[in-house]
Amino acid sequence: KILQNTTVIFVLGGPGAGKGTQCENLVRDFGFVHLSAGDLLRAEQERPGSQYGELIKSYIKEGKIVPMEVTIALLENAMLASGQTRFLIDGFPRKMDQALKFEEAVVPSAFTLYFECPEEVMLKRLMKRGETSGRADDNIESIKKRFRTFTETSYPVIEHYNKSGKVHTVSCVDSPEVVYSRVKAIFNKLFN
Ligand code: UP5
Ligand code: MG
Repeated sequence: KILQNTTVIFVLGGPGAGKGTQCENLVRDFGFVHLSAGDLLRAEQERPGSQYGELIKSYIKEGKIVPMEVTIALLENAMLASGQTRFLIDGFPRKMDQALKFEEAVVPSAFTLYFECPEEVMLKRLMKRGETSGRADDNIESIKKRFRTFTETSYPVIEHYNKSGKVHTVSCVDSPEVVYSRVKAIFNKLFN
């Protein structure tokens, strides 16, 4: 059940790099649908009657990657339900087998937008956000685990696409506005 005439851009980067923040800008200016895999998992965790609630909760707290069957089903359902054709898939795929499975079963990605950010910058952002976010993984223990999972398991996905020249890398150290000016330059070229 491959989706026809669909553009998918993977938006990847470490925890707290600014994926969600920049996706909102792209939705406003380029009319993409933004699907954060993490947001979809958190919503599923809260959904009464979900058989995955406890599993998702424990995986997120431990910074581990939820089995891809769950995440791909949530993404696919959200894509279909939107009735739209242009998607920013934020925070997915986080593991090589997820990338291959999604591209085979749903739709191949057009390219990957990679937000590059040093850990100390991401740490500062996440600790700050943790003061108010209520996210179960915005604490130092979980953040360290998330960093480790990103480096060991998720970064190889970016390297994989980089080998075939399918990655646009954007540095994320500056203000959200400056980062977005870089992102916008890329999208202006590709989407008029
Ligand atoms: N901020 C943003 N940009 C800034 C800037 N340029 N300057 C200063 N501050 C900036 O930003 C993070 C914070 O920094 C915010 O307070 C923001 O205002 C500020 P945000 O845009 O939220 O960054 P983002 O990269 O989206 O960070 P997020 O925490 O969402 O990234 P994660 O990848 O860690 O979280 P996600 O929700 O994607 O996943 C959470 C967990 O879900 C995973 O650890 C995993 O357990 C599970 N998961 C899966 O198992 N499978 C999946 O496919 C996806 C998730
Ligand atoms: Mg996010």
